[in-house]
Amino acid sequence: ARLALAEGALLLRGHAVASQDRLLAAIEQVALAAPFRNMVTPGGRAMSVAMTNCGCAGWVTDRRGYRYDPLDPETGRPWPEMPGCFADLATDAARDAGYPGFRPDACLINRYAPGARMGLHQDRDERDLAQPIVSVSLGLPAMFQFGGRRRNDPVAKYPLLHGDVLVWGGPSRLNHHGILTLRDGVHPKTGALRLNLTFRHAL
Ligand code: MD3
Ligand code: FE
Repeated sequence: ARLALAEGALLLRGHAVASQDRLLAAIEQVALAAPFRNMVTPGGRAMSVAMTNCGCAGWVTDRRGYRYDPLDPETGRPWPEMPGCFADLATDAARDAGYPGFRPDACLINRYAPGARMGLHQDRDERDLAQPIVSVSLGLPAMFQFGGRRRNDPVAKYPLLHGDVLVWGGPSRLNHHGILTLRDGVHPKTGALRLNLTFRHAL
């Protein structure tokens, strides 16, 4: 099933279920080389969401700010290569949503334990904002907040479920969004976790 959340924003319910086992195994492999960590915001607070990356560049934050870095600051090594099943899924979903030829060079992996949240924000650290973003939800359900271009625009809420894929482009690319505090629960594939893959063309 597909649902248009806004102009340019498409929710593909369950689109990643078919590749769940490959995706979860690939996340484990990435995390062996680049462990999940709670990064610090420029304001000095540790994020409740644990993160790692794969691909040519990774999204990082520290006291100096937000940026894309070709090296993992924790290990000094390049981020792990983007697994083939990641790139295929992102390219596929983007094509379905009307963005043919999307080739992500960065994948941020967000790991939520119960109690973790991501406040309302915009994604604007990428060089070319005409490129869409593809996001994949796995594991525990989360409540997604989706606002407008301005911080004070009204916010809608949608549950994001295991296997859901979202594609954001065009007019919705700069919309505010966030994830409400994850509730307790257990998922057969991930245990007490939600995992989110966010694919971007960053460089
Ligand atoms: C709407 N992650 O990593 S994915 C992020 O589920 C992020 O972990 C959330 O926001 C998560 O930056 C939400 C959904 C999402 C991703 C990118 C967007 C929604 C978006 C970009 C523009 C508008
Ligand atoms: Fe975001």
